[in-house]
Amino acid sequence: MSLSRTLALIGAPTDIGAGHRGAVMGPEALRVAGLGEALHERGLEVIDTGNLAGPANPWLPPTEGYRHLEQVVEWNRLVMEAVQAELGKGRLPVLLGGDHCLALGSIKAVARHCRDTGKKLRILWLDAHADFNTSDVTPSGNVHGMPVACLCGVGPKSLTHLGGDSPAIDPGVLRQIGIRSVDQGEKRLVKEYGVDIYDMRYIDEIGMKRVMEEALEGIDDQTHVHVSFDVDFLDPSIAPGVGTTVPGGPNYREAQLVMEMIADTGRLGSLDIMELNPAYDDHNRTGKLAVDLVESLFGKSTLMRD
Ligand code: 6HN
Ligand code: MN
Ligand code: MN
Ligand code: MN
Repeated sequence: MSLSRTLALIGAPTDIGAGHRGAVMGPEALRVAGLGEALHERGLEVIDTGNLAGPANPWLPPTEGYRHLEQVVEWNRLVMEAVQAELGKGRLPVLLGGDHCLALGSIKAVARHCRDTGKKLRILWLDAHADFNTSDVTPSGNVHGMPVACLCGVGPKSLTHLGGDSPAIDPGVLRQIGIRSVDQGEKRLVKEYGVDIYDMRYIDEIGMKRVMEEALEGIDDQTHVHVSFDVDFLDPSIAPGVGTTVPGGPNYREAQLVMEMIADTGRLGSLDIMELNPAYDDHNRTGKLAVDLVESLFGKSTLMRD
């Protein structure tokens, strides 16, 4: 990545798609942990565009398999427009979540940018969860468990056709890493759609280095890499500040290697940092860890390597 890239931080303070309150505080916790300053120190220009202002969380039970669908759509529209605007200015958008339902709006904008500029899209989805539920199979009705399905065209029209595209992405551009919690009906769906999932068992068996080599295979100078980083990707022993912890995730060194190997491609074009929930954190420890990892994603390494 050329160091002249300008990054645009976009705050999306909401937990509209989540089952626990608190991700609404995520963007501020990332700022307090020094995200902007750390990236600036990497030689990047960083513009903090502030926070998007979407609807409040009414905290209602699900109706017809979705919780807060109307507000989820509105938040995603705001995110999509903001990401689109920053890509149009040649900036690298960094979405500060907020819960993971917002990756839909972010990736809708990125997919359109790739179509318009003739780039190949590769999405690296770092998460404990596959986020491929539908209203029929969801155990919770929480839309943060559904964005990948919606991106692949499975979901309510208000989300699958957000921005007028249907579907936004071919499942073949996805690589999911760190997965260790997939619901019963969701398992069938990810299989049916052929999602490339590097689950924890596979990571245990072949090691993170080889997993990342496989996940990054085929990336060339015409590829736009989008990273959707759900902080619950990380093992809860190092990252307690999320609503939906799942034991048995990548440790600190494995997570660093993931970020470093993505940085080495030089093709990072957009980023979501999602699901940080300060209400569950310990003195912003998870926020600080997220910043540390994102620094590696933007090329920080112990030694000079070229
Ligand atoms: N996330 N699979 C569960 C559900 O309710 O659908 C959990 C989803 C968590 C989503 O962490 O982004
Ligand atoms: Mn997620
Ligand atoms: Mn997750
Ligand atoms: Mn691009």
